[in-house]
Amino acid sequence: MSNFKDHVDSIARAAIACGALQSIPTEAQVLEQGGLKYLVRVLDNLKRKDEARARLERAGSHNTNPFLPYEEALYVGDVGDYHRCLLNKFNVVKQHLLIVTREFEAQSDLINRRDFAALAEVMAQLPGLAFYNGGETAGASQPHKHLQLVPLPMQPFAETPFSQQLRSIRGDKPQRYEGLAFNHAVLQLPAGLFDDLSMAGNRLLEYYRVLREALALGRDSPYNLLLTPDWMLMVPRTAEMWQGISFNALAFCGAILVRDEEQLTQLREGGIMQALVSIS
Ligand code: B4P
Repeated sequence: MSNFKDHVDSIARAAIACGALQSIPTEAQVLEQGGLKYLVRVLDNLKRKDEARARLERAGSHNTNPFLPYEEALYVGDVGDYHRCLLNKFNVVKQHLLIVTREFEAQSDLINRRDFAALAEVMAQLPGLAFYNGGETAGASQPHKHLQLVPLPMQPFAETPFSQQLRSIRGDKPQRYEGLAFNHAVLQLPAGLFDDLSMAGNRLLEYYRVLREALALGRDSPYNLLLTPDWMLMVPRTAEMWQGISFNALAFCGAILVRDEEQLTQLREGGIMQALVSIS
């Protein structure tokens, strides 16, 4: 793949044309609360996704794992010997990629060196924000292991809504950024980590373990992981929802997705940070 981004775009165009890629339209707005800015997207049409899912299930197979078998039209390419890169079928942002294991592995399993090596390979070609919903309580809806990657920047932000805070972290020891009140540990990734792909998987795994230790996460504790080429952030989860609103990993970089105006009002009134504190 000489130009990975062009390759992804051309697969996406073909997948839209044949109806395999079903983007979900949203209205995005910046909400400022307590000195922090959030990117809040309100879904226009989640019903369409629910209907598409129901159709797939009705179509008969008892197999409801969307990644095995995967939809041919969403296939971007193999990554190393153990993973595939797929387009996210129900994407909110363009070029939302999934890195899934070729054989079934559980989303509740720990992320391993092979997973991180595959992620590094894709991130080296399409730098962005990678995330992992570790368990149902952390927002995962699919039990087959999948890392996700969305491109940056999340406009109108220069990177992500909280990147100004997260990028100010110095050093590769787990820290807490005081301005972000939810439970977390974050560290700075060393420059050039993605330049040496033979080592990147090992090094990312080390940092992942260090963060897990810092938060004293048990083997089955739910958590969210987020990383860019500059930082890695981990958030333990105590609940999937706050007042009926689900949050996945992206919420912890300030990118919030709600289903309707009513949920938006709930967040305006209750406070987004209060919600994030209560689920972490
Ligand atoms: P999960 O880890 O299981 O869960 P998720 O990202 O929270 O997505 P979920 O499915 O719960 O979607 P939600 O309504 O919250 O990821 C599974 C992934 O597989 C999803 O990305 C899903 O779309 C994808 N998928 C399902 N069937 C597929 C198939 N046949 N082939 C390929 N991929 C398939 O949110 C709706 C969408 O918005 C999701 O794509 C989600 O990732 C995205 N999203 C959530 N918060 C966002 C935010 N703040 N900004 C932008 N996008 C956001």
